[in-house]
Amino acid sequence: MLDGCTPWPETLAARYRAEGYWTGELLGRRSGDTGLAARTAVVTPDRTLTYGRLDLAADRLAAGLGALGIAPRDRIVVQLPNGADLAVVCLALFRLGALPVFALPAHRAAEITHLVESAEAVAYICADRDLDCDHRELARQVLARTGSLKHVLVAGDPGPFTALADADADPVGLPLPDPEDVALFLLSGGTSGPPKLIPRTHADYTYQLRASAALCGVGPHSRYLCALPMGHNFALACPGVLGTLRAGGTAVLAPAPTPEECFPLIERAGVTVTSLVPPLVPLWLDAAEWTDSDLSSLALLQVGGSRLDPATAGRVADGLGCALQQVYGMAEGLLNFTRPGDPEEEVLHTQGRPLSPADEVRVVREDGTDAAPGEVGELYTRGPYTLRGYYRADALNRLRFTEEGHYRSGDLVRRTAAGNFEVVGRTNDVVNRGGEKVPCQEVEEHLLADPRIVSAAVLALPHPLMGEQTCACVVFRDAEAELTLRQVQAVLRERGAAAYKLPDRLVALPRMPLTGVGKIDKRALRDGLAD
Ligand code: OOB
Repeated sequence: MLDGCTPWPETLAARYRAEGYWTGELLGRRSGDTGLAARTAVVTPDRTLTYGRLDLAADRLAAGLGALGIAPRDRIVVQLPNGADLAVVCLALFRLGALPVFALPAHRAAEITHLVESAEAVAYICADRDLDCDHRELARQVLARTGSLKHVLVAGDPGPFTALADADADPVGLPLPDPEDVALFLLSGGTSGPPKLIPRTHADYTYQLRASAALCGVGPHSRYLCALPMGHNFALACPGVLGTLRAGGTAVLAPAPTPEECFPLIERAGVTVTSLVPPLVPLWLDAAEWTDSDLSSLALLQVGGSRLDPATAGRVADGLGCALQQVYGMAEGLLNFTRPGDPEEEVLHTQGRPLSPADEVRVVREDGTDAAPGEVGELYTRGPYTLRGYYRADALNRLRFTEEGHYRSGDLVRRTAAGNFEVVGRTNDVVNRGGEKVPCQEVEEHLLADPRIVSAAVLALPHPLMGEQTCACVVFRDAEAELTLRQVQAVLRERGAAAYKLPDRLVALPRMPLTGVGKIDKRALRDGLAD
């Protein structure tokens, strides 16, 4: 395995091979199905690519990048908006054996510098401009601060750099990567601290694709809408774009997750399945009441990334005319899904159960012993697609992994009688109010139960006497719905919350700051409040 990565112990690796979890399959390979070439692989608002065209474009780019000197195992930071270029780059890097590090479109110079440094990346592949950002200017700043970059490849107008379109050469035979070696790097999703690099191998990731496509019924006739950033594990591989392409289906790539962009694409491409983070679901539900677009092809909506409130979950079936699936996953590996056919109660209230029979999940008390059924504890996990260590992070790895190789997720969960997990919070997402622990998520759930509140985030503010105070940041439905701190406290009191859980401070916001993938960004909120 690539230096700086932690391999699975041979006994487990042998078991994963013997039991068929790990095969020799490589990411980004052609299926060998000759009928596939004429079928539609990728749809974007302005382009359609058949499998034949996608394949050829990926082979030509792989050869072009190789001719530039990019070699197997080189790390390449990739930051492109959802679109055909990103799909082609992804397959080309897999075929070349170069290792994409998937940045999010929202990342800026600080994050890209951090990624280039921690990966010692030799190339940065970006758009000319995207959202409010000129990436050529961003690349200039990153080049000035880092030492490893040899190439900046720009989709569109390259400015002083190389055009991605010029990395083009006649396809050449390329050596095959080792299936048990790293194929790509994902970023850890925690909203505190800079992201860590997560190595994922061909064997572990192809297993994840196969198993999640099977669980979700994704096959040749599926059309998956990628609304979230494609470089995020959820949209990439649960089963996402890669799982859909592997199954011979069509990946429909939306430039933004808004109903305005996505609804017309759903109608035009006959989208059958998509995935969203919870803050987008009410937006989609409201827009669906008025839309002219025909959404009737949509059969499954996956929701994950943060906690979905049960009231919103309950609106999905009627509001969008499709089934809901909750997905509780992590870039580090473990995926949990509610299953088609699960009782409604479990689908609305739980975040599902592990994808694989080989996932070894423990729910652990603070003293390290196993929690009883129904008791809250921290989720630990190991298995055939869960990392054994972050890239080049020995000190952190000693904290985040047990001696037996379980990843300590930091998530507080409870297992229901049916075997599904409910995510109830984070081990560190607690306000310590003079010794009284206020679980942020619990207070958020109380707030969200009030129809006047559309979004809520609870966090700790420093306080001279108490150590910490509870601050509720709230987006009200409209000006008429605005409440005072006293009224908000009354809402919690009426719901039977303990007095110490009532917020001490209230901040009304026009909208929530969101992370690159659309989760509430508590760090940005905290920084904003500190100012
Ligand atoms: C997904 O991955 P990441 O790596 O961005 O974030 C992982 C963390 C989890 O440890 C958990 O704290 C939280 O996000 N999370 C959820 C959740 N899904 C993820 N918390 C509550 N309910 C859920 N359904 O976010 C991710 C990766 C693959 C599929 C889906 C989500």
